[in-house]
Amino acid sequence: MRTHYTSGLKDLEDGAEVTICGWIQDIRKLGNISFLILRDREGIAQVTLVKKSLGDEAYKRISNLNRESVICVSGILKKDTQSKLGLEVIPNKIDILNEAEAPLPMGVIDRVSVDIETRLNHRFIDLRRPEVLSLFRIESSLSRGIRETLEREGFIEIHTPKIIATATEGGTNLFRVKYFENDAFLVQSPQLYKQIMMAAGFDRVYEIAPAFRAEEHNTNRHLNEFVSIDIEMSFSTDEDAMNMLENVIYSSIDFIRRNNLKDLEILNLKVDLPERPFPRIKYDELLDYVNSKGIEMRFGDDFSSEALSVIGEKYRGFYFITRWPMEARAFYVMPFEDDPRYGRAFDLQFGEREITSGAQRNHIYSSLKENIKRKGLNPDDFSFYLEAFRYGMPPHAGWAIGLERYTMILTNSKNIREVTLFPRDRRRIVP
Ligand code: AMO
Repeated sequence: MRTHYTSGLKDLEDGAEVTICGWIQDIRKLGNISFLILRDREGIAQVTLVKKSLGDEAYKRISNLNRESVICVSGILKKDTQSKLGLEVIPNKIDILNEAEAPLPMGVIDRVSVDIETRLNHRFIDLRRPEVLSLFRIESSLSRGIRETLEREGFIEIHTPKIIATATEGGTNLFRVKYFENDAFLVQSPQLYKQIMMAAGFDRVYEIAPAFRAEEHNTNRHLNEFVSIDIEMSFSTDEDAMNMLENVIYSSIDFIRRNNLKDLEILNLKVDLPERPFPRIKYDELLDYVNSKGIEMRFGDDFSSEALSVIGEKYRGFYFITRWPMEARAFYVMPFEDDPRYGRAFDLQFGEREITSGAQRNHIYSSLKENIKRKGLNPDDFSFYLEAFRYGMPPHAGWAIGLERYTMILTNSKNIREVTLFPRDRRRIVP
């Protein structure tokens, strides 16, 4: 239907014939002439309606259309104009494709601030706002940058089941679903399956897919459905996995710096390339630091949000927390040989925020099984997983990035819902 996006008009010659399509953002009527602002995904353009040339009937009909109605405008581009935008389209034909009702549930460009609940209730309108679209363009580029890096590094994309019979990371936070006569669960992570793929000899795999967690509390950084970017790599240690993560983070930031200039400008963001290697800080060191700041925390505890905010004041950029106590991590973590109280697990942080967890995995059947028991779980429930460790399992490591968390930190968003199209939280499953 269209010949150009509005953003493409500036590259054309004066007098070019064009057809642009989009939403009526605004109409300013001045008697026999009206200025219509048409918005499409790429920007806005002025369409100048002249009563004399359109005819009374058409002029009246078009200049009285409700805001956000959808039209296509065919006409002549004029570049030498007094229009603020530096160009205008003089129409000779306007197709009204869809009339919007009035009043709108919320405004698109109005300066009045709308609360997040209203925005999410009418998300499709909220998403028409350029600065909201820019967040999702950045999110799209981040996953593309990550995907391209992983492809370059020889990873094979896989798709593992999202309906499962056993809990992945222990019993909590599970969504139960009816599966014919039986109960099943939604996956919290592709963890067990991506590890099985190492026994399958795929060597390096990745998956970008939803993960489901029944988080009890509504917070600014938890969703009940999020996009998990998972990798698993064979013949690799925790150190190899951290290096790969650094590489992926660096190149995905480089990717948005090259491909999202306009979005960064719309959002008024400056995103710097991080320095590599990222600092690696041991759990014990941070435990001491947190205690020295008067926050009570014992060996084996996870860092509370209070503890992380104190740590985040000291370490503002990317850094790893390494050498975790085994009791703080899942059963599949490989313990250190020199001191098995600690495991080869890591988190990648950005200031106070966690964006990735990972580890070298325990690939030794007997000790893995012991660890499952030590966590109070029943190895029989994991027999499909454990079997993969009995007939030739290479050492392996991997991690998972939360896509929304990652987008959130790079775009400086205060609420994870900002970077989630249709968030699922404790209170919301619609729209
Ligand atoms: P973890 O449970 O830390 O690790 O999850 C990995 C990353 O996923 C993101 N994330 C979330 N994002 C939004 N809402 C949530 N409720 C939520 N929960 C987690 C975070 C987190 O860092 N199997 C391991 C990964 C591995 O070892 O490979 C795992 O799932 O960014």
